[in-house]
Amino acid sequence: MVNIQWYPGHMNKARNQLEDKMSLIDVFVEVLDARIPQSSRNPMIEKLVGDKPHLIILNKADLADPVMTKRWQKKFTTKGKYVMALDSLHNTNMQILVKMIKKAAANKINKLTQKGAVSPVIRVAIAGIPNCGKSTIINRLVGRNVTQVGNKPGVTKGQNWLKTTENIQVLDTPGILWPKFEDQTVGLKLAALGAIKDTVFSADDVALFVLSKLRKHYLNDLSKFARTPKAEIERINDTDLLLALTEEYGMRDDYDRFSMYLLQRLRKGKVGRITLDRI
Ligand SMILES: Nc1nc2c(ncn2[C@@H]2O[C@H](COP(=O)(O)OP(=O)(O)OP(=O)(O)O)[C@@H](O)[C@H]2O)c(=O)[nH]1
Ligand SMILES: [Mg+2]
Repeated sequence: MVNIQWYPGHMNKARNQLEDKMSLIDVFVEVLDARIPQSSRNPMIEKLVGDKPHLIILNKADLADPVMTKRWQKKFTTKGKYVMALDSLHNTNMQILVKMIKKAAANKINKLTQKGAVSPVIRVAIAGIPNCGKSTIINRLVGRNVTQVGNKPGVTKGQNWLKTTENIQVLDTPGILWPKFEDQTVGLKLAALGAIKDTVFSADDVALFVLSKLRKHYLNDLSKFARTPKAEIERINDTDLLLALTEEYGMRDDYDRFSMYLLQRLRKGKVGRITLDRI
């Protein structure tokens, strides 16, 4: 299996900057990609959060398999953790999230109120892997576009404090990965869903992995996308399927181009509501 890694210097810097800010943070919001709730969990974050209130958002829930999202939500809801699924692209009303943040910060708010604060301000860090929707969530919380978003990893370059109308200050942070993926499929899943820069891997390696996953768990969606009956797909191997699809989509033998096209369709949800981390 191919080995994909992406941990450039700026990510290490971003991680260190986040660590330096932790003493200021009241609630830590970890944004996951709902299609890979396990593989998008940065193992460095748990240590960073320590015993601070920890809110986990399964974002891009509109693109994920709803049955799987429910299961992951249940799994992550443990003592001291708040969990919610979110579609921050189409959902402009963030009242549920605001409520959740205030619930997680209840102790802090009480303390500040007892000290005489009339409208206590709480500080929230929003962190997660590249391209999972951190800045989109912040723009929704603030109510207008105060931070840049983009359909590629590495859009946010530095940390940024932003004010919302709800007495919540949010820290936007650059996407952070970690130095070594524990298992190679993690790198493939992150690459498939756009958390890793496209120039770091070969699209066909990732496309072959995606086809194997679709075949196993989403054969109906794959059959529709391939415009090919299920039985026929089941008869051929992944490499032959990739070549057949390249031709079917009019790209002759340019399977690299088709591989990238497949990934783009997958990321946009055009293949179906696909969750790659199974539970
Ligand atoms: N379908 C869907 N798309 C989303 C959602 N949230 C964000 N996006 C899209 O995902 C892409 C990345 O969003 P950003 O907010 O820039 O992501 P980020 O986590 O800040 O990314 P970096 O700053 O690069 O780490 C954009 O194209 C958004 O429109 C969501 O809930 N559903
Ligand atoms: Mg961003």
